Amino acid sequence: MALLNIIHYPDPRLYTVAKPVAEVNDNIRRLIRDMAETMYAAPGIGLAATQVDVHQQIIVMDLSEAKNALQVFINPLITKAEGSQDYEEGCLSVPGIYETVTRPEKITVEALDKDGNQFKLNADGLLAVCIQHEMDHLKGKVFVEYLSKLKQSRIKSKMKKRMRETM
Ligand code: QAP
Ligand code: CO
Repeated sequence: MALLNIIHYPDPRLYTVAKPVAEVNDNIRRLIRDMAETMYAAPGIGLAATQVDVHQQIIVMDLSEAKNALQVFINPLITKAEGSQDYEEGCLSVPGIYETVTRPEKITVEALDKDGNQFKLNADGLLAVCIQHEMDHLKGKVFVEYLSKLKQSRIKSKMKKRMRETM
């Protein structure tokens, strides 16, 4: 097992669009284990491969209190979305920043699990928010891009300043 390096906004590598996984093999499963370990260590509730500079469509997530319910989404696709909800989001790539984002409230997602089997899931609430947030990463999008240009530039400055101070 290994901890992976999480890249921080506004690193341009976060804008890379991930490619579908062609085959769910042992290399992919090793990456999933490392991503999960990295997410739990952070600690976080969701991590997309993009955030560890791997540009393949893989997401890990665990919304459980006990941190024993890992969910894996490979090549996820939203096939249905309805309603609208506001949620205060954070991101391991934008530490210390929490902002409200409006997204569809209920979604249906189809994906492959860690064994390469296809599944379909209806999600709402935090689960729906988290899936959409992580799927945005795979498309090269960070949640701060939903905010005003003014807020985005303030967050960028804050992150760059912090980067200078911790070097
Ligand atoms: C995405 O985010 C998410 O700022 C997952 O200092 C978050 O795991 C989706 C974290 C909220 C929906 C709602 C953030 C850890 C973790 C920080 C995370 C921080 C330390 C964020
Ligand atoms: Co994120």
